Amino acid sequence: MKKLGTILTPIAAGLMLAGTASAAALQPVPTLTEAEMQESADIYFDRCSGCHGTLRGGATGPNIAPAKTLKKSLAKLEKILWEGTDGGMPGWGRDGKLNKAQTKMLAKFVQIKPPTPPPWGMPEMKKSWKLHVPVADRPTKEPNANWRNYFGVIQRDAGKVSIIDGDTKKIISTMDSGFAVHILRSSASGRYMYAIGRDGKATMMDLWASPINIVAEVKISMDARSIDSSKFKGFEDKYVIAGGYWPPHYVIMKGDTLEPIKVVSTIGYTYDTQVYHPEPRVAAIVASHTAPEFLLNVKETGHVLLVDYSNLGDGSGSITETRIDAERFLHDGGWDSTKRYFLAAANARDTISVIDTVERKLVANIVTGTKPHPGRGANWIDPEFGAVWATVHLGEGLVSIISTDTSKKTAWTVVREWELAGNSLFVKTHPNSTNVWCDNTINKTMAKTLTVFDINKPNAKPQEITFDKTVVHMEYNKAGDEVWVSLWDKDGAIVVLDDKTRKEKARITGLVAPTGKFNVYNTVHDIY
Ligand code: DHE
Repeated sequence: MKKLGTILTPIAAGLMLAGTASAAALQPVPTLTEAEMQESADIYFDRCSGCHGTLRGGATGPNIAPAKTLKKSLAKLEKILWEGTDGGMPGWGRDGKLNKAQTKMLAKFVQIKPPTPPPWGMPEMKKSWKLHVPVADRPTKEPNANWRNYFGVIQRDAGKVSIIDGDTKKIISTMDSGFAVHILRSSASGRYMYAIGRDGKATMMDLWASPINIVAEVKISMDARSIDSSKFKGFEDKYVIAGGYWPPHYVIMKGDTLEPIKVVSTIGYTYDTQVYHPEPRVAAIVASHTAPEFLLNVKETGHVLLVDYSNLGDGSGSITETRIDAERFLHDGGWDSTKRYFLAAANARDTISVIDTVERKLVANIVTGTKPHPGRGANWIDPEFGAVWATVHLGEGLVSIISTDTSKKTAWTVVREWELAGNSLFVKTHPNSTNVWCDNTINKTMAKTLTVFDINKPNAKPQEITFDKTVVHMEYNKAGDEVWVSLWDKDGAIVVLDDKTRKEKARITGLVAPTGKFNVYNTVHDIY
């Protein structure tokens, strides 16, 4: 695995060691040996860049460029790195992820000018592209099993993805997918499952193959979090898109081979202050069911891009981009139940931005709570307000419920708020369920507890279910009568809960740090 930190140019490394002249008036710029710089850059990439940015301009986490960090003593920075903050930063030392020496080194590193990694363009991507199984050599018949109820499960720290049969609960295949896979998405037919890793590697799994295997892979960037596949009629399984954190760009690939055919930069200006930003990262991507386009959250500039692929052809055609001013810093998001409206979290402004894909405009910016983080959110019918969508928050224990029923005056306002035990990452329900499940993963004391609300008793006290390990991310089976949750630990497991009784009905063990899991049918149809 080649990490971001290992590809520093000599010029960048020289700059890093020298520090910055403008910072000299603050704390003195510390020094690190070349080996320490390399190790620090690797740790920074693994632990910090996702929230603070490669160039440290801030997004989910604050700006930690030298102009800011040199105002703090090394002792203060070490304390933050060791203990974390109430704002949601993990205590890397306290949690056993960094030792004392690494903490000291990293405190110095963040006071030194950040390295600028080199670009990663089409020639590099093409070179990294591997077609393991050509289309002609793949099965032409679907398997007998109920493969639409398969789950893709990420084993993050093992660099693996497992496919688990949702009916039998048996692990049917485990594949090496690369460093810290972040999410999985399904092709429109459901046959292919795509993974994207923090190292920018996209992989493609064929669920019809026996054994299920990786049929293609390509490194689209050095650092990435999002991937999706074209879903509009006539374009099913035709294109895959992945978004880069570094370089800040998106890449469109052929859906059956992952051959990269188009790369487009997102570098530009913030939507409001119109200030140049060198690192506008691509966060969530969703595929429209009603138009030939992808929707992309461009985090730092606050734009939602509607990327129309209908004239792209084999890559020799072009894409058309509609750029909608939304809010900053855009992170995750999902569809409302009609799949006309895209709701995106702008976590620096405590806002959910709503994009209308028919009128192609921003409909509302709704202030919810501290750092909304919906995952893709959850849709249900509230007994009083009709169709609603909900988000949880990184910065406080709060579920904000937004009306999506455009026939009502309350549309695009927060119609209910539920108090949660802790800061949360994900919320989930299913059209066949009357439960809404929330984790409390990033709360220091409640991380092992799930909170379950009853849709039909919205004012009733929720049930709390506590496990023996940190619990993260929920996903329903195809029928909507089971909820799968991850016990996020080196010796981790998937716990399958009966949605009606809320009791454990199966446990799939032997999984290393399972995080996200994605049911084929629900992912194809964006059911959440
Ligand atoms: Fe995620 C979704 C980015 C930390 C597990 N995460 C997303 C998405 C983005 C993102 C942009 C939306 C993708 C989409 O829908 O197209 N996540 C980031 C980060 O930048 C951040 C804050 C820090 C980092 O360095 O990665 C981060 N995420 C985490 C975690 O610590 C989690 C819990 C475990 C992990 O993998 O490191 C985690 N993120 C997930 C999961 C989803 C996700 C499981 C998909 C949720 C879904 O149901 O769609």
